[in-house]
Amino acid sequence: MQTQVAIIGAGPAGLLLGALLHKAGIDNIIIERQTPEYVLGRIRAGILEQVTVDLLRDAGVGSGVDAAGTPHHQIDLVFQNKRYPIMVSELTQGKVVTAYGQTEVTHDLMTHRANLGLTSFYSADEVDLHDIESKTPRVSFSKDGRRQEISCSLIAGCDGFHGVSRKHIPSNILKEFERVYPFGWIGVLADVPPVSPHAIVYANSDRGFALCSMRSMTRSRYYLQCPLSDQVSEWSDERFWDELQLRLDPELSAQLIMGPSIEKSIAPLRSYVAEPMRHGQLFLAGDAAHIVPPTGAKGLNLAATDVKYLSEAMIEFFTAKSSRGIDHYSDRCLKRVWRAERFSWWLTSLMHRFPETGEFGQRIQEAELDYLVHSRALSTSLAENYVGLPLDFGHQ
Ligand code: FAS
Ligand code: PHB
Repeated sequence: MQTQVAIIGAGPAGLLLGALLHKAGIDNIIIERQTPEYVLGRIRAGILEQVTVDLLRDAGVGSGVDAAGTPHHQIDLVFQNKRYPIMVSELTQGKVVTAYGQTEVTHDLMTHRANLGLTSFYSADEVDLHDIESKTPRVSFSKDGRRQEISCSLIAGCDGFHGVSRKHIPSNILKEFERVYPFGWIGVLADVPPVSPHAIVYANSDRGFALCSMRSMTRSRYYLQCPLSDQVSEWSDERFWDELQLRLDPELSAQLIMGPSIEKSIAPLRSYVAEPMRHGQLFLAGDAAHIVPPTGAKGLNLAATDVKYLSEAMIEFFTAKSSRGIDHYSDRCLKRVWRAERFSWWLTSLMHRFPETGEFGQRIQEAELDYLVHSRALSTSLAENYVGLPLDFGHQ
């Protein structure tokens, strides 16, 4: 088989890249390890920056988010049992974030690709990359017990943190930066009305962090900080709802509508960056290159901006016969990646209980939150990072 771009991974990064390349007339094949059902079964992100919504529209996949996405103009911060609004859109000259689940984004992209009849191999085993430093790299994989091979010009490694692509960057070239946090998040999805339909709520309590989000006006998404050693089986629905109420302010706690969980999972939190994001004809995008703690709602959005830069660079490579874009891809992405890493680390450090810093650490967090909610300058800093810094930030 022959194609222009082989894309490893059919998560949001791989599917969005495939859609943008196809729109520009660039042939691409996606190779995915799991089944479509498995990919759709992973409940993850829920907040889209405007640049991500615009990219979905640009790729011809905007109708879902336009019809069912919920714009958010505000986030609320809870600490010392009180809730404070951060008027995000006022502080950023009208910018908003949109609540629309990654599951729905992935489903929209999958449906779009299938309707176009583009080639995707799901349930692909033993995926491997070859000759990535040559002008004719290849991807091999097994499908239904038969070994197959794709010759291409460029390879996009969109295969997430545990994928195969990053491992093909030589260890003497790859630099990795990592911080693993001493706790995880237990997340619950439930078909109940969101407790706060007009604001995402972030709570710092001495019992730990809590987050109130949504997928629609009838489906809610909640998270609690929990010990890394916890198992989902230790968290009954009743225990989860009781603990969430203890971490919110009294008014919101009283408003909480509870119900049976339809999904419940625990995720570890880490900050991670791999540099460079390109080696030879291999280009990493999304979680294959970087991970952020979900506190800042940046993971999916960073993947989207990587794909924006990568699709532009690949289109320039094939249509203008210029390698300028692909040569600058890694540096261009990493500047934005590190800004999002910093913000996600900062908000995680501010909102979570760190046992090792004790009561003093809790008081310092509360003092910083007290300063933040009364300082237009620091509230604006939070708001402009939360909606996503402008793509040309720092070049003005
Ligand atoms: P993905 O991991 O989504 O997709 C990679 C794809 O590659 C997968 O389908 C995988 O099966 C496939 N793959 C892996 N190895 C392969 C191989 N060898 N061959 C072929 N295919 C292979 N972000 C937020 O903004 N908010 C959140 O609340 C949030 N929660 C998260 C919870 C969890 C448990 C995780 C893991 C991540 C969470 N994220 C969150 C981040 C998440 O949304 C990612 O940023 C997003 O999935 C990135 O998309 P991709 O880069 O496409 O990677
Ligand atoms: C979500 O809705 O899943 C979500 C919202 C905000 C975050 C993280 C996750 O910071």
